[in-house]
Amino acid sequence: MQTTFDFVRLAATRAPDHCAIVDDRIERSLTYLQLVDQIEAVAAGFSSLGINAGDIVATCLGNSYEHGLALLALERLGAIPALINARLKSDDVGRLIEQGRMAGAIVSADESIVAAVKDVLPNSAPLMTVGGSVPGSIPGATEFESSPGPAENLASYARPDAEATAFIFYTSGTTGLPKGVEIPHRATDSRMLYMSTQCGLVHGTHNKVLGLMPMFHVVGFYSVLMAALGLDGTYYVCSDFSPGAAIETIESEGITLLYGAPAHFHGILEAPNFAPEKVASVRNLIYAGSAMPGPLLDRVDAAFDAKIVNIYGTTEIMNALYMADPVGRPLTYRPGFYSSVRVGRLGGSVHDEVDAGVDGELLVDASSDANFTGYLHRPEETIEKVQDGWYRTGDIAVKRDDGDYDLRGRVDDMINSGGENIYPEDIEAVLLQMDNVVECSVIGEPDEKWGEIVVACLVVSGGEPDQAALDRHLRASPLADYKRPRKYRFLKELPKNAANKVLRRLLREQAAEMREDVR
Ligand code: 01A
Ligand code: MG
Repeated sequence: MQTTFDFVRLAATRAPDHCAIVDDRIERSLTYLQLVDQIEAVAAGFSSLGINAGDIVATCLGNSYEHGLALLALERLGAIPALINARLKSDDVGRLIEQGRMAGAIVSADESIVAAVKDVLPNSAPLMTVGGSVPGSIPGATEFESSPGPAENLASYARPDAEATAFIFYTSGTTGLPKGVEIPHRATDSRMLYMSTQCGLVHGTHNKVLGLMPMFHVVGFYSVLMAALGLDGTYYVCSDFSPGAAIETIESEGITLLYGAPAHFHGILEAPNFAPEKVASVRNLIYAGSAMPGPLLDRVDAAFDAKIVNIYGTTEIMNALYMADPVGRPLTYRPGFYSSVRVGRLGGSVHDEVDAGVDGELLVDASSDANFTGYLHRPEETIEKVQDGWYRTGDIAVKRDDGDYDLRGRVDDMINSGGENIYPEDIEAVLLQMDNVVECSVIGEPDEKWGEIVVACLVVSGGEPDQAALDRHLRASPLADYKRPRKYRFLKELPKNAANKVLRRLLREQAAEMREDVR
């Protein structure tokens, strides 16, 4: 077993003077030796602020040089980073920190976030900001920039217990707050390994990786940041994804590996400055978070001269299936290097396997090293998702005669927009707060850029409301902006079953028919 700190420490023995990380906000970079020193200095500073081994410390940050350093320094110290999605609003961030009983936080210098976090942290718990101090300065918050301390004071590195929680990542649940996914130290190697076994990443200083994926999700952390640093490569921070700027970096730095969600590649291809010559250095192109719509994949294939791989996985189990050379193929996947999967009868037990050719739920053997250990303080939900050693993905799969698997959609009504999972219930609750919304149901509809977009189907009183007013209501609500409906449909009634439950499946079918009519 190697920890994330081990990976960096060992890379520093092989490639001490090679560039490990390059910032994109200000001109600075660190060699591997400098990175190890910096991690130790920041860890020493954290320690003097009172952060101890075993403490859960929240980060709520977009991609940044500081975010990478903070995560590695926390791990060096034996503390447990809990990486909160930086797109969440302050209410949710505060509640996650409170429910996770966290001992400190490192957040962006945003007044409402800092205030919400201050409110729930224990008195005198360290609270640090990245990107400046907070306007109106909240007492007790310090700037992350000032955290490095004398590394001599740092206790020597103690290798953690393999089963102890190393990181907490979040995944949305059907309703309410996202669930904290506890990932142990023993999972780190496996979570990076598929980058070599399935995605073609080979060890060496030639690797130049652009950090498109957010570090607060497992792909951006393990498969992009850590795979770059563990294999002696260079990680280029991408702090605010702008397709035009990404293209310039790819060209000027000679980026060799791009790992993104389909929406990243859509953005890059649509950018006015895009030209295939500018991205000719890219050898490995990987996408995950969702499948890529066929027309977009064809455009990516035509524009890039790279090996293309699609990775299917979840926060809990990491990579389960993959598809090499996805171009022109149906959604046909093969189990990954360390994955064992089966298809279980829908609604049945995990041991009730269905025959090849029959739709069922994709189940993944939860005994792989890559797997999570449970949801933070939510044991009932762990029991619901992991039964007799099998993890229920909630995705519908069919085993083919050749042993591969086709993916066919979801067991539930989850929407996947731009690689983020969104459940309808939370959005419906916010829409129902509006006086003139009588009934509503939220569904996903296919979209060229996002994979799916959120669509609200509403029954309203007193004439069709102004859509801008609906959008303002949602923006002002605690719901994260990316979950807002991108389209509204106004209906006379919603389709329901005998028990008066809205049938989202019928709404999706109606919406599909309406799109056909328009064509
Ligand atoms: O109207 P406005 O101003 O609010 O619109 C804003 C944002 O709200 C909106 N936006 C979105 C999304 C989204 N996902 N869906 C719908 N709307 N993201 C942002 O776009 C407007 C511009 O805002 P921005 O902050 O400038 O947006 P971008 O930076 O361009 O963000 C788009 C991205 C595609 C970059 C972003 O959504 C992203 O980073 N997506 C990737 C998420 C990801 O990492 N997914 C993987 C999760 S781990 C689970 C998993 O799938 C997996 C897979 C394999 C696990 C393990 C394995 Cl092995
Ligand atoms: Mg942006």
